[in-house]
Amino acid sequence: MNKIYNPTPDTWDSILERPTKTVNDIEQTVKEIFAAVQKDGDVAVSNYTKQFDGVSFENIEVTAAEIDAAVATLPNDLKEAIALAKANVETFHQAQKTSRVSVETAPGVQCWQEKRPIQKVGLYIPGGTAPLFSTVLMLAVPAKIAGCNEIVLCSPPDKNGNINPAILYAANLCGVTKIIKVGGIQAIAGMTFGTQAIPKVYKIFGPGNQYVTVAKQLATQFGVAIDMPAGPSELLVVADDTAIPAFVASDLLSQAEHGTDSQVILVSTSKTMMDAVENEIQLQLEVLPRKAIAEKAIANSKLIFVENDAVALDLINEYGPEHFIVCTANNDFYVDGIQNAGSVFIGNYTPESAGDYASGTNHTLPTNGYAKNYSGVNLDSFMKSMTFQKISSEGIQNIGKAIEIMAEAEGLQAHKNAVTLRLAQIEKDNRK
Ligand code: HSO
Ligand code: ZN
Repeated sequence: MNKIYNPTPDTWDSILERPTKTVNDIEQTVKEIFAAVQKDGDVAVSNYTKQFDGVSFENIEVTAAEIDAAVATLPNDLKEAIALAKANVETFHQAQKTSRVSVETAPGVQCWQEKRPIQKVGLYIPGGTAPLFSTVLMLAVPAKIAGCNEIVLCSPPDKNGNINPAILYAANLCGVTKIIKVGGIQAIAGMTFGTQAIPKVYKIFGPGNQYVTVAKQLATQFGVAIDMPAGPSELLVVADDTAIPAFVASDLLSQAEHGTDSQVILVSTSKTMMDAVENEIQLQLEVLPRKAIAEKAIANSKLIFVENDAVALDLINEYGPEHFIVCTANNDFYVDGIQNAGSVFIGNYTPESAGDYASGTNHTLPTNGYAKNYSGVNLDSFMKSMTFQKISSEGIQNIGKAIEIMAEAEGLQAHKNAVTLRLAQIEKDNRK
């Protein structure tokens, strides 16, 4: 762990630097796979599944029988836990519904804004060492509430050609309309172009490794939207003497165990707290099953001592953490002043795990400093706003002159005519 004392603001950038990744070599592979899937559809998808996942099978769509089998293997307490988490995620995202905004901007000129669901969405759920079925809830629940009518989920098959049963269970429970056993670049390409088995979607959501991240970026060049640019998961905790070192350490480690590239930072106005957290981390790390992973992330972690809360807040806003835990005597100061963070966790009894699983907030959040300009996934991520207007003859008389003058000034005669003709008609009707 790197301990840093009172860094001057000119050094913050380098201290808070995220690991940069070179994507050039990946990009070529991604482009090739996209081209092959666009040209050969399912045949190409199957070839890549064989090559990368080491498995081949006829039907890549998960059947009802497979879902039933998965449901049967899950212990009841897990099903109950998922039900509780799902209910809270539903409650929080349901509450994000907004009603239409309607205003008469001038007499006879009615303008309104309404949201409509994105009709076809694709959810990517990675496989790997820790298959995160909780992410299924975070994506499928708001998609369903938004009213998306096609919700496609792609996840890589294991060596036996199966998707993790908890992923299948959650997907089925949340109303995913199609589950496809395809992972990696070929899954993103499949949802971008559509194949016989994989529906084409309008927006792709979900985490993934570097390949998936680059693939999602490439998908945008083919008119598909994505949730946000992805990067390794991050947590920044600000803690003073009112925090409990064991709790802080457990939070830092929960983020560290995600991956060796996870970013974990403690900012503190107390040197005693910093030392106590450091000790606790070592103790707790010893017995973690994912010690090897967490250890690497912790080795790159930073413990930063700063003079006071004001400096701490400036530094945190500069970093823009994905997750931000506040455990200080001045929590309100941080909560009011935080400008850049994906999700904020307040007080000793609010672990990041709560938001990862079950409190109701979404855990798909901006990393890599994107908290400065992106929101985490929320109900609006699955919708778009549309505007409507209805103008009466009175209305066009009220704003017509302004339109004519502006159109004339822009040199757009047809625009002007569209108003002039109508105003003339109204005048004619009035004379009758
Ligand atoms: N902390 C992760 C989400 C997650 N944690 C899923 C456990 N399961 C990224 O926000
Ligand atoms: Zn997590």
